[in-house]
Amino acid sequence: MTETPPQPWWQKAVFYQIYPRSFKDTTGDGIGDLAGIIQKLDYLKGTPTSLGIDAIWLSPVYPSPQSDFGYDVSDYCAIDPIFGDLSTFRQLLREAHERDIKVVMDLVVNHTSAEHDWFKESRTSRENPKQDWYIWRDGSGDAPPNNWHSVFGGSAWQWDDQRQQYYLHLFLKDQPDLNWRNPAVQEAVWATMRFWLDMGVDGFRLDVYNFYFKDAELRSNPKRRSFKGIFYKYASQHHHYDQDQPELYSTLAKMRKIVDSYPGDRMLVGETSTLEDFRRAFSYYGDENKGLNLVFNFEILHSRWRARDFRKAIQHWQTCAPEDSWPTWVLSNHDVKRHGSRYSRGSQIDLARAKVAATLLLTLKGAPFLYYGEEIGMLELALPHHMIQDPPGKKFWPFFKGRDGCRTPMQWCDEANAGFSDGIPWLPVHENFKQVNVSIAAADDSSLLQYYKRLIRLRCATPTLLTGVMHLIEKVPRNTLIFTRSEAGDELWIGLNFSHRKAIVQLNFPENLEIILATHHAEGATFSHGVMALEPDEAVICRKIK
Ligand code: TEU
Repeated sequence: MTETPPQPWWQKAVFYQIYPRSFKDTTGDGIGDLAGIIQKLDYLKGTPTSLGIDAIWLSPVYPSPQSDFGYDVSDYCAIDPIFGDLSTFRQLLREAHERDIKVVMDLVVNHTSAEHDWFKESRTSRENPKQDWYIWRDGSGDAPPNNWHSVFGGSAWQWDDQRQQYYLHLFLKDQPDLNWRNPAVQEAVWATMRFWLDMGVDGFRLDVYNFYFKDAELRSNPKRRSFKGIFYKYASQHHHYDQDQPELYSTLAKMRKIVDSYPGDRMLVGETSTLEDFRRAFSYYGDENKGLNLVFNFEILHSRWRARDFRKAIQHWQTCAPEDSWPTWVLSNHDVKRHGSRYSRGSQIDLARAKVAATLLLTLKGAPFLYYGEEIGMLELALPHHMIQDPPGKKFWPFFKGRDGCRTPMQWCDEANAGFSDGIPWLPVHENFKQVNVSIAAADDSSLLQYYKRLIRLRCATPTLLTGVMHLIEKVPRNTLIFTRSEAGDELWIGLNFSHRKAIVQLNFPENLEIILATHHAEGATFSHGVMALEPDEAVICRKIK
């Protein structure tokens, strides 16, 4: 009988996104740094009271003018001094690996910073060796080459006086798009990947990978008939020609080949940015799953707090993603309002809902991605206009108030600046930090943090939750999500009540269900007589007793 290959680490791992700028500052400049992450590794894994995650994804720490807070890279093979240096990064890698924590870097190669030497050379003339590393075009008369918009507003084309041409930027004008149709650009990206893989990095999160290739003729996008928004012109088009081009598939396969050539199951997780059908992302697993190892599909992240929306998103994965592809599940990141705030009313977190959300993330089949602070119930900070630093927030205020609110400093304790920094934090700490912080949560057995820890330990110790087949149960009360995970005769039932009312789930079997973890019922209690009775906003994980 052929041995089934061991599960690669990224299929078992709980991922944890760190926004380095906001995690822990050790220099007193008010900006988080690599030494701060090292200081907090034990919080993440390595002690009996650690959170217990398995991998960290670092938002960019490369040299950058910080126009888009690091997503505008000016040197791919170094560390920005505000975060530290390569020697500190190597120490972080070493200490993370000593704790069996994998390290995933953010690879931002759809565009560079306009301060990158590549762009500085490219703009000098139409003949220099890098003249074709970016997307330069003459306009048509005074008009730009086509009708494309930037994600961050305005035209996607910037006139450059030095070169007397337009260049393309699908984000800020300080973020010129690389020309992925140029083999030299691809080779430069491969060299960047190898630089970090040689150092021991365990994988990459590919920033807006589905933007790499644009239509070869740069055709204008068709208008979106149903467009209603007034301020956000980017949404007024179908993005047929500025993303998701066919050449991407073979290129992702090349990137996969590079990571696969290293030992230790190095991996690629792709961030799919799209206003089109979320399901487009699934195709990037590639033929025989030899494209990306994981893709972010943000459908649940954009779902309202309704069981049927989450069910639909899960069904999309089950029906549309390639056979044996591995899903990802994420509810928060550095680009969207924190889900603790999205799913709560008023200024307090709805703790019960937060625990239901955590149970969902950590029991669905696939790779869960946690965002720093969600485990203690950090909320979105509403900042006044004059404190907004995020460029799209400044541009679209008050329609879109920016992403600063989900990027506030980690709340470690109730001391000054929540223990994040001895200096003035680059963004204000949320005003609730005296009540919402790691220290308080760690001392309270009913806290969200302690619940995340129990969930993560249960998941790690339960093969059925790591690899078991998932099956959605159909005929269930309106605002509940019920699914099973089964493996080698072990059958777990997960019951999530999205409503503030009790829910009675009729089971179609006589066996009892023993509760192994629940937010309301006692562990060890049983559901019997074919009924799972969920309390309002309750999450339960049960085992069917044979
Ligand atoms: O985000 C891509 C993207 O589409 C998001 O910018 C999203 O549309 C936007 O944040 C509005 O919510 C990636 C990074 O995650 C983001 O931080 C960068 O700003 C962007 O790419 C450019 O690199």
